[in-house]
Amino acid sequence: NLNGYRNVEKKKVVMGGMFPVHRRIASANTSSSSVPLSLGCEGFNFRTFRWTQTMLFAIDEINKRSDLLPDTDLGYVIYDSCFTISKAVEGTLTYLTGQEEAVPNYRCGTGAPLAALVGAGGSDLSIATARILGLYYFPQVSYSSSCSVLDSKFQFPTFLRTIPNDVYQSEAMARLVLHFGWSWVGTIAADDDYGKYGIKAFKEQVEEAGVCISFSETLPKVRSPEDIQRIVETVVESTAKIIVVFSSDVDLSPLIQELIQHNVTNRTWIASEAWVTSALINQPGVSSLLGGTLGFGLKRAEIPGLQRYLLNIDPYSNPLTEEFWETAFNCTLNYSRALRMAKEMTKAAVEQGGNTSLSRAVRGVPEGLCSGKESLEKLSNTYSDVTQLRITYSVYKAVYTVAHALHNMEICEPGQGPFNNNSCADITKFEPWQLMYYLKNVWFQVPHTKEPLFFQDGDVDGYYDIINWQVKGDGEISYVTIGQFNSTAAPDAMMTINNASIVWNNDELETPRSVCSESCQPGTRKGIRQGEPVCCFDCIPCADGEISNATDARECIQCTEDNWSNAARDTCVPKTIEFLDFSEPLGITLIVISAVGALITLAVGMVFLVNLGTPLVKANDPILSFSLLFSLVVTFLSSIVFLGEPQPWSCMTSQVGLALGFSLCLSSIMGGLKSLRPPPPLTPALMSLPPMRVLAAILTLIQAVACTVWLIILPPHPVKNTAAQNIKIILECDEGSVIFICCVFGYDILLALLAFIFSFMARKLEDNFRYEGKSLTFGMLVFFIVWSSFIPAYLSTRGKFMVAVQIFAILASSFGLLACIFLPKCYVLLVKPEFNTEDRMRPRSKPRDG
Ligand code: TCR
Repeated sequence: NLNGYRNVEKKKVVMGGMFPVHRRIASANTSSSSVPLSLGCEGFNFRTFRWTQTMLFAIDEINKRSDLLPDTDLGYVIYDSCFTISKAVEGTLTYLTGQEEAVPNYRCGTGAPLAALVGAGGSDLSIATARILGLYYFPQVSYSSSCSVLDSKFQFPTFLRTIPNDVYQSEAMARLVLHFGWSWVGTIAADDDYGKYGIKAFKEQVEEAGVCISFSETLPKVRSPEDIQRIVETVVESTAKIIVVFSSDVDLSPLIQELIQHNVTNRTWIASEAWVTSALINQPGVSSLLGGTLGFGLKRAEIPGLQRYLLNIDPYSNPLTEEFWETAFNCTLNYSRALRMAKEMTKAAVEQGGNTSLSRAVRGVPEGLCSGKESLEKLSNTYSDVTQLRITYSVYKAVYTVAHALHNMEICEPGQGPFNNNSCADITKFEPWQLMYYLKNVWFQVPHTKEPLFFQDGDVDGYYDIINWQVKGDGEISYVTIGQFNSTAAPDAMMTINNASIVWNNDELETPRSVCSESCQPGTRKGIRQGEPVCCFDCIPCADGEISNATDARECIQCTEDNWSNAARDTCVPKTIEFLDFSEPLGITLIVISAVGALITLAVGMVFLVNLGTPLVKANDPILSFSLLFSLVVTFLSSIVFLGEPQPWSCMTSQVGLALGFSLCLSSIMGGLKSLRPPPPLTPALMSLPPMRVLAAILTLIQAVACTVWLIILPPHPVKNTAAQNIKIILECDEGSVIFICCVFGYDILLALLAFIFSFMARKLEDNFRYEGKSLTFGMLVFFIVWSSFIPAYLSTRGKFMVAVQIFAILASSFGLLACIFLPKCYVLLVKPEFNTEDRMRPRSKPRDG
């Protein structure tokens, strides 16, 4: 009944439009005993109604223009898809068959050919409608169906859109997450194609770059408080501070309401295009939850005249405008309906026993009746808010696209057309595929913005504004564009972000961090946690001798043999080289002691030399005494060779010198024992040995031969010992052959044992000088005590102190022998020379009687 044409003589074409003006269909009547009716819709959406009106505005603009479609008038037919697939399918079928439309769909201009269908809203709806329209090759131009599956020309041959494909948005989101170095994000997706495919592409891209997904939740399509509750719990419990939401505002808003109830803060939300500027989400009180949100918005435009058109809406023009008016002003336009409502209210009031003040309303103008003259301007409503014309602009472009395609068809010169035999299509009765041809090849500049529009495989270029939700002083949120994403730019120039102008959640200026585990510093390595994503790990310190010098190292590196890890475990440092040096205090002390020992021995030798003719010296074989003294000098001096950095010669001389010194020393003692007078009666074995000098010489010679063989075959040599202590390299002498050293020193021990046994047996004997036997026994005892205590001490020390212990043992045993054997003699020689007479020397048969 509404005339959409200005000039009746003009040709007519009808354009279809489908918008999700309502949010859902009314709950179904489950009884199957009556004829099922097409369900009504509920939840009027002002935003999508603005889109609807924009289509009408654009058609109006085109019809007024003389340069575009000059001879044709556009009519329209609008369907409400109610955000529901079944409604969208119903609308499409009605549109194609031209059957009587169900309220509230309305049509303008019957009988004219149908041009393209603009819309269907969400991707899931468009997928459904595009399948049906595709069957008839009927073109569809969508303004908000961005899902990537719709780019398949095989499945959807006649689908075109003025909104960028979501692959760009997913890529932009992934780049955004990587740009800020977030490696631990949660995702929430709507339970439709838009959410599922969008978040899938996002996840694939970020996971490839090493980002981990903390949680992935799906928003329910139909109201489900339990599901919402579960998602809230996940969000609250997760340590991810970044939450990416791919959903339309309608599906997201219940979750946002619930999160506000739970006082969730300190999260940064990444918004997909469908809710980034939605007034349904951006409601009072969301600032603590959603302040700092980053999101992607379509290209924004100013459309002059649109706001006036929107405000000038005639409430009575069709069922949708009526409902809009009634919802916006919360009143009714219908007199009888208002009357009925007022009556009911009065009745209720009377029943409750109240007074009848309401009954007045029944008599006059019923309360709740709108005049139709209410002021839309005063009502600040999303419907008339033209500050964020993004999808609206997309609708505008879609309408113009169809108009330009029709225009190109209209101006086709007969004989130069694109079809068979260069024919043209007749705009009064064309086939859908003919319009499809013109749509595919359309190229025009969008009015007011001058943006060029053309399709590449039915898609347009990916361009998004990056929008930041900044909380103003009064708690209101403003959308600030802080960057752009442009899919046509070079890969590294696609995204431009002005980091400095971002205000994060809680008015922070610092970029939030979102990692599951902080990265591992040098000196530690990543230790995986069983069953958790790779971004969650423990940092395990490297073991001794191992290092890691990079952050987030997977393995520690073993240092080479000569190196060791430092305390921080981040570099290998050379091991400290250790040996007992001459110059250090301990070394100096040892040198002094052994030098003193050698000097004393020499002094004793001098005393003996001076008193060579005296009975005391003569009592023993003086040669043996001197060889004993010489052997002691040798042992004292060989101890010095143990000091300093081991050299091949020092290793050889120290060991061999010691072994030879001892064997000479012990052989001399053995020889000396033989001179005891009277000879020990119980030792015929001893007496049967060769003369004492010869004996001593033979015993020493055996050792000398053994040592020579040792030196020739497997000589002791210096080695670096890296195994004994981790942080040090110990320079020491290796014996060369264990067997040899055992033999050589075993021989010394054997000599020592024999010397001890014989001296022990002789200790009670009268001798030339009374104490000879006792002092020898005592000297040997000292020798044994020193060397047997040496073994545990030697085994329990490490490094250079082993050498010190060794030297101490040598010095102590030498000093012991020196003191026990020569001190009493020297005492007599120096202090009591009067005792040094032949008389005194004579053995006394019964000492105790004397
Ligand atoms: N594409 C979505 C639906 C959608 C939408 C919106 C819905 C987009 N933008 C804004 C409401 C408001 C983008 C889809 O399903 O493809």
